[in-house]
Amino acid sequence: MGNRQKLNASRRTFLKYGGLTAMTVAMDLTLPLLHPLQSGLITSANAEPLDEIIIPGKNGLIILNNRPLNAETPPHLLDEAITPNDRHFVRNNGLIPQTDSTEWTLTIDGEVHTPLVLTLEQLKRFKQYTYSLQIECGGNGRAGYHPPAKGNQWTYGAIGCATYTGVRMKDVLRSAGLKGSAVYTGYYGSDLHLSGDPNKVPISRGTPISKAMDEHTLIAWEMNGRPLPALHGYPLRVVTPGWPGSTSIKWLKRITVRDKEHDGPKMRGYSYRVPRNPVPPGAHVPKENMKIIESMPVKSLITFPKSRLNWKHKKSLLVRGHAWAGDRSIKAVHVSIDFGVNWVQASLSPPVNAFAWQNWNTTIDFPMKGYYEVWARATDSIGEMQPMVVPGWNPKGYLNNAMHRISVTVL
Ligand SMILES: Nc1nc2c(c(=O)[nH]1)N[C@H]1C(S)=C(S)[C@@H](COP(=O)(O)O)O[C@H]1N2
Ligand SMILES: [Mo]
Repeated sequence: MGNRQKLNASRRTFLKYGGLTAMTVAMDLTLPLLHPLQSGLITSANAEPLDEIIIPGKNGLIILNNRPLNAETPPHLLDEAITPNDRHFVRNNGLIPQTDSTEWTLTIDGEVHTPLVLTLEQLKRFKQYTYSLQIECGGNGRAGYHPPAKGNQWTYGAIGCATYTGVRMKDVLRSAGLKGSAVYTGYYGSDLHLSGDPNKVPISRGTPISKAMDEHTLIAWEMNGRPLPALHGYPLRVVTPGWPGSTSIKWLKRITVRDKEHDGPKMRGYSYRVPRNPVPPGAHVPKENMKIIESMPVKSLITFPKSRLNWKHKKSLLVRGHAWAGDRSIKAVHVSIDFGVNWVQASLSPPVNAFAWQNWNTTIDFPMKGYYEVWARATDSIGEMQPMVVPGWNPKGYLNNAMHRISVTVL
């Protein structure tokens, strides 16, 4: 190791997957990992500040937690129309597993006439589809709530829209033959519980059958034309676009069709649930008053320019970003540079397919020198808009779709 590398190594901590060094993994994140019990992302020094940790295969993400690994993308790094693999946020509830695609099977059981155990090769014989699909963590924006909610303090970047290739969940469920009693799915991945106990499941969520049967709900093995990266579920994941990211189970091993609402870990209590009726900030909400989050609400980001821009007076500024609305589409995006007094309508592209985010842009001419905030506000297909302030407080801090804003100083 040269002197320079030594210096870098002492300043930065490379995350290790199992026993592999980060350098090896960085070359190909789809490499099979080592023993599952070691497969947490182990840093050589756990006390290392999170901002000095490097995630192999990621570029510029902000680490919120290292065990389990959770990292979000700063808005300006989400500028591309389709989110590249190295910019997609990462959300884990447990430890990233060792996965071996050659031995991989997917089991479909429960309320089906013919339970199936499919190899990857058999799965790939179903008709294949490629869609660009947005996945947003239900807790994106949690950092905005007061009193604060426990959990990863996501700000804006627990959202991505990548292109996935896979088969339709509905085709696979149909081939197993859904019984009349089928009402909900339960998805199981192969990640390990944080405790290391192999009998514990970190997360197992699902959706009503109707969402599973949507044409855009996929069982995917490719992300942006590459095998799914290890961090994103290699070799197989569910993509349930528009719903909380937690319903897009990674490292998918088993689909259990249920005759009632699924009751796997993180389905009950306060997980991915919000109060049925609005509550004041900080309220205690009895569990029975909580309901499962389904479609995510309308939201947008300003991805260019980066906030805190210094700009020259009399020069037009192009501003752009994305907007999305769970199961719905976006009807309009408006921009204000005077704290919401006046709004101009941005130009907006249609989605490349349903459940893809939509790109918008507009040109701003600042009337005079000074400090500005650029606010963006999306309106969805039924007319619902993003709120300016943080919306309804809830115990776990989900569904904050307040407008994004950036600052520009015109000199
Ligand atoms: N097996 C498994 N699947 C999982 C999770 C997990 O911890 N384990 N986290 C979920 C959550 S909460 C989110 S928001 C998405 C994030 O997907 P990403 O890491 O590919 O961005 O994965 C979901 N799928
Ligand atoms: Mo999530």
